[in-house]
Amino acid sequence: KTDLWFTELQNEDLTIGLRVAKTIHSEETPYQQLDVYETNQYGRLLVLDGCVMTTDKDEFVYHEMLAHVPLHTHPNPENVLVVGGGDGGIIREVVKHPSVKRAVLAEIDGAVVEASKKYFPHIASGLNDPRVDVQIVDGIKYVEEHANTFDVILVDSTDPVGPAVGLFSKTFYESVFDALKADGLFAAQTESPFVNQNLIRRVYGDINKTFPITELYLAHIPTYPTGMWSFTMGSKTHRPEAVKEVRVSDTKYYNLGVHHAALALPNFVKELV
Ligand code: AG3
Repeated sequence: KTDLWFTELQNEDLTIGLRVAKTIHSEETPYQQLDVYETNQYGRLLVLDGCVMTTDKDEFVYHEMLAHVPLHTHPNPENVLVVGGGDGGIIREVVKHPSVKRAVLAEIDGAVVEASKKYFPHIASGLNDPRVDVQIVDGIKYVEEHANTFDVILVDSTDPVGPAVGLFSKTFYESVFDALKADGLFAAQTESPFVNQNLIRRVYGDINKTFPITELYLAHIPTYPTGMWSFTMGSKTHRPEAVKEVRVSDTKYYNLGVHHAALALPNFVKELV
């Protein structure tokens, strides 16, 4: 075993550490530092600016939960947009839905897409689906330029620092609202209720001012700060509580029970919304 450890400084008082078996790749892209490591505990690890993006062994939780809770909430999602998510994990889940006719990935950093294709082929696999359109563009601009276009928008961003700050703003949620059709809905990853209470409160409030229906839901992601992760959905008409059946079969985390359980909030999280 090596004496090499990857450590994410999750905040100034908190870290996660994973022993590194091997450094696979390191580069400075025009937007961020990108590293790929082989770890003993979680398999391959993708890191952007020092933060865990995904690992082989727990990626399914995040990708399935950010994709399937909103996609099942919409009765017939045909046009889907993923903002960020250059590794392709969300797109892989989106194309499992037979109703989907077109899925656009709007990722600002082409280097993330390339690294994922090379080092995480099982995560990037959906990017080759003929319904998928990969655009290396600024997601904020893309959303602003596409009014009334999408049934579902999924925001798979990094933390609200650096390139992703704009994806956590009220102006962005307003343009997401406009980019959605009359019964559209969206969901975004919104960090940990144990360390990001102020962010969750603020984001929930901003989405709630923009959309008639706002819902927070949770999942367990061991390699993200604290392991307890939140997602926030904004919807024009459809409610996630109304979902009665699952339309995809090959999932490792998501099922009908998990869908509804994810919407049940512990009291300390309820206080944030
Ligand atoms: N999106 C990043 C979620 C935030 C993780 N934050 C952290 N480790 N501090 C993940 C991209 C996966 N497709």
